Amino acid sequence: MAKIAELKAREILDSRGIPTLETTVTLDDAKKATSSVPSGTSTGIHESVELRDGDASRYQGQGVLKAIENVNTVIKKNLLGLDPARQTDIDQLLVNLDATKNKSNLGSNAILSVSQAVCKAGALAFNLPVYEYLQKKYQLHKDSPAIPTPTFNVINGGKHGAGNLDFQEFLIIPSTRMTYSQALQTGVEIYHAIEKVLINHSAIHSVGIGGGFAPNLYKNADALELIIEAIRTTDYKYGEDVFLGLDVAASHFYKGGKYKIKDRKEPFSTKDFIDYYKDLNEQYRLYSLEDPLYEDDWKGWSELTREIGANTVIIGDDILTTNKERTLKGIEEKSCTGILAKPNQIGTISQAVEVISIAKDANWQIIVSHRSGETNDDFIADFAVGVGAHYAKFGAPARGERVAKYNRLLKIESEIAAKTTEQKSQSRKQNQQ
Ligand code: 2PG
Ligand code: MG
Repeated sequence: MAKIAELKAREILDSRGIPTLETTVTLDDAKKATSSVPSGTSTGIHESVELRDGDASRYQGQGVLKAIENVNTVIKKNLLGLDPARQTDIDQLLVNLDATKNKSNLGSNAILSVSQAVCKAGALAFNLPVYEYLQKKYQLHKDSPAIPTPTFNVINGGKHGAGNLDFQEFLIIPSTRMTYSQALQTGVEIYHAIEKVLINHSAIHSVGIGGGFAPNLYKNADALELIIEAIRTTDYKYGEDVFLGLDVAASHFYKGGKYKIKDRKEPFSTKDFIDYYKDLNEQYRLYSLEDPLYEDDWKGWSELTREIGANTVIIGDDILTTNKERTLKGIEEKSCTGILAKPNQIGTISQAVEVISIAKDANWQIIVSHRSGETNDDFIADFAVGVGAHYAKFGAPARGERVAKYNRLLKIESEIAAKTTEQKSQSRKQNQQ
């Protein structure tokens, strides 16, 4: 088997203009795999920790030269000569080298850049596309690979928007009955319809960090009305062809035990906020609801899931942070019915795979997600297919770093279709013989 002959990280920029790492693994047969890591803006407090230089004279302290140094020295020294296909062992080695609970020593950004590049190198060594390599290695789904249903973030608020909305993401979710390319076309056409509606209302139609529009509106719920108005201008039927979802990212407006949003003058208590969601759900039949409550309010989450979890996917992002212990607790306490899986929250590929496997065993929905700070690396698209995710959340169907992922899924879709056709014709030939 091929061995790791060289490991090199360098500093590049993410889509927000903030430094991140790009790491290249070179194998002893000269094959090279390069991967870069994303970064969050509305990060959960329980995420593993990115190492930033804190040197105010460079990139306002956001440089990643220390993390790069860690890859190019201590991590490199320990990885040279190893078989890249030993992903789980290599990830464990990285965890041991770091020797902290939250990866704050070497940096989760340094560690993930290596873990991802090793994964790509392993796939290269087997001459397999990354999604197929991951599927074969971890066997998280037995059937032939399928493309997850895309969920599109079309309006941005909170920490992602430039407008005045409190909720972070207003999403449209095409019906799971559609093929991936039909779902993508649906998302794109409605995205453009929303732009037209915003222009007709003389509202701001510039975009936020994830590529969704970032208007100023009176209430958060107005954004849902606006999306429905836009859907009605298309041939798609709301509630049949396409549904609505929210990533509230509620921890970011949770203060002093209360939730303050522009829809009501007085802040909401947890109980009031749950009632608010029940009303909202009756009105809009929300398909999914991510981070509706504070990231440590386990009791509130269980109550909300009990109330509306039968028909709405309650997705844990900041509460779970792709962390094994927190996910096990969420399953035990019935806090959610779905997990937003982001490898960079935990810091290695095999740890993220383990968490997804645990969540799958609990019959949760798996949503593999980008971060708000992205690069043009499309690894996460292969990862989503490879682990058999039900849904993918890669932002709006616009902006280069987002469409890189959606376009990669298009390519995987056509590869899978070609393979299926070939298999069918082979078995027909065998039957005829
Ligand atoms: C989220 C993510 C991705 P961020 O909250 O789901 O949209 O945002 O990367 O800023 O944490
Ligand atoms: Mg989120």
